[in-house]
This record gives sequence, structure tokens and C-alpha cells, in this order.
Amino acid sequence: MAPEKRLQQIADQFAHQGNITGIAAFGSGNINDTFLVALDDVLQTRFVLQRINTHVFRNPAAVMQNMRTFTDHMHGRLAGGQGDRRWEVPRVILTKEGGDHWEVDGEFWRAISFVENSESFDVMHDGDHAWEVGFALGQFHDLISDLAAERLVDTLPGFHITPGYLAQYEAVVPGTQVEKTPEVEYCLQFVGDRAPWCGVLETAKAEGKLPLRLMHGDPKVNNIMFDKTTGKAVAVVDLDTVKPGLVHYDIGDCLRSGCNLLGEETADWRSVTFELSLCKAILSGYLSVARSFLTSADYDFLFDGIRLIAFELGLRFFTDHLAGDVYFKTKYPGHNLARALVQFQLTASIEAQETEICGLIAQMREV
Ligand code: GN1
Ligand code: MG
Repeated sequence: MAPEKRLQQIADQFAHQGNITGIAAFGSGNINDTFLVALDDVLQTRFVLQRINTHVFRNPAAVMQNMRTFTDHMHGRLAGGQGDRRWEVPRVILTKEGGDHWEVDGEFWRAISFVENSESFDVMHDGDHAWEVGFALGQFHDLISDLAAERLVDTLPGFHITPGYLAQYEAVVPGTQVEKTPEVEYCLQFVGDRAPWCGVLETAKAEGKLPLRLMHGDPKVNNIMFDKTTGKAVAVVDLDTVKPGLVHYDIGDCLRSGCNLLGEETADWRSVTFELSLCKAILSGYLSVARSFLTSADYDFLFDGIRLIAFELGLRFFTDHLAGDVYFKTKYPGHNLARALVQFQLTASIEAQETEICGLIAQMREV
């Protein structure tokens, strides 16, 4: 069967209104395959169709169960009124038989509503834009903060546990087939130099200094949707990794993606820098909501979180390169190495600006 016809048949398993008028690849995800389905109906004009990568998400049914639990919770919160801002939480679209996914030929498919009149960006335009990104993350954390963590299944054990990624890296290095180019040598050295520090957040967590909270897990800037008319943030999407964790993982991920103006896919890794003015704007948007629930210790570990998540993503990309590209989707040989170099350069830029970033955090926690 032609691939388009097959996609259409899968999309038609879900309980949408109207006729499908088009299906196109959507977004730039590194794990799942995503499509946008257009309909000729006026009320619900489009929806997102995704094939879950079951090598990464071993229990996709639990991913869907979680998504239903927390989106229901968030919709309940928003039903109480949401002030003068538009705010949307995507909805799971059920199959015509009432299930939350469709399985065919060993593949796992699901459908989610598209936030209409919205768009996302890989890089920030300016400080106002960046403030909105921070606000969106704060809003997300706030909306999920009163859902009991035990109600969600851990769908990706080990996610954002940096010492675990280091252990995987150490297991892969001895047997790698990858050629030891100067860039590979640089990465090996970069990781080695930071290995003793990389347990910083897990140690603080184990010592009870940082509270376990529900987090998004992947709030990179292109997972924040902006209203096309007002230019304001209106939703946080990509909800597969919502689970118990530290807000620091999310803040770090948001900043590592939002403060790199060249984006994480640039080939020009040597020019990558961490933009302090955007960091200030994102943190200030975030704290406009989160100031009410952050503890003093949370602030103490913010800088480490920012540095760590950039480093961790570099480590994950580099390990995948050494392992033969088995986790992240790649477009060319060496793609994961190029991505690792970007994140390591960003880490180095964060380290070089430690005094300024810590100064900013100190100023903001005083307000
Ligand atoms: C992956 O698939 P995507 O692009 O939403 C990854 C994130 C990384 C991100 C880097 C489950 O997310 O952790 O930060 O790539 N997701 C998973 O772009 O590993
Ligand atoms: Mg994701």
C-alpha cells in the first residue's frame, strides 16, 4: 500500500470530525515520527498523529495513561478560570472504539489535538519572546504541581539521571568502532574533566535538599507554542516525558535551548554561545510564576542545573555517536557528534559566565 494511503487509514482510526484533506510530516523530533493531519471540518481543523518510538518508550500504553491523567488534571484546573491569558492544554483524541491509541503491524500510534492558530520556533527572537518561554514553563509547573506524583508511571527510567548516562558512556567507550578524530578526542576529554561533578543534582536529591516534583522532561523552546495573533505563549506540548523529577532538569533544558541563538542543529559549533540577556528574560518569565513555589535550596542549585543539562545532552549525543547512532534519529553520519559539540560548546560558554549567571540568579531571588 502507498505510504500516504496507509497514513490516511491510520489517521482514520481516530475519532475526528470531517474528512482528511492532507497529512504532512511535522516538527523536528529526534525520537517519535510526527504528522499533522488536516481536516475539512471547521471546528477541529487539524490534529497531530504520532508513531511512538517503542525502542525508547518501552511501555507506550503507560505514556498514554499518564497523558490522560495529567491533561485531565490540567483541564480541571483551567476550568476554574484562567485570567485574561489564553492557555491551552492539548487533548488526547480517542480512537473510534474509545481507545487512546491504535496498534498496527507492531507500531503504536496516537492522536493529539493541535493548538490552533499557534506556532513554535527553534530560536528566540528577543527578550519578550524569551520571557514568554519562561512564563510558559512556570505555568506548566504550576498547573501540574498539585497532581500527586504517584499517579504517574515512570515511563522512561533513568531519564535526566546524569550519572546513569555517564555509566552508559563508560560502558560504550572501550568497544566503540568510531575513529578517534581530534573532535572525538576533544569530546572524550571534555566528558572526562566533568565526570566527578556530574552527580551534583542526584546527590542533592538523595540528600533531600531538592524536592521531587512532576516535571515536563523536555521543555526545549520549540515545544512552547505561541499564539500567531498575540505573539504570547499559549501551550507547552510534547508531553511524553512528564514524570517525577527535578524542576532543575526542566529549567536547564529550557535555558540550554533558549539561550543558544544558533540552535542545537548548527554545524558551526565553535560560534555557539550562551546568551546572558535571554537567560535573564527566560528566568524572569519563569520566576513570575515559580517564585511562589521555589525553595531556597532550589535557587542554590539553579546554576548547576543550567550547566548540567547542556552537558548531559552533549554526553547523550556523544554516547550515541560512539554507540553507532542507536537512540536519536540522525540525518547524516556524524550528526550526533556535531550535536554533541554544540552542547559541549554551550556548556563551556555557561562555565565561562558562571559569575554573571550566578549574579543574575542572586539578584532575582532577592526580588
Ligand atoms: C529528544 O524527540 P525530541 O526532539 O522531542 C529527547 C530529549 C532531548 C531532545 C534534544 C525522550 O526529544 O531528551 O533533549 O531530543 N527526548 C528523549 O533535541 O530522549
Ligand atoms: Mg520530546
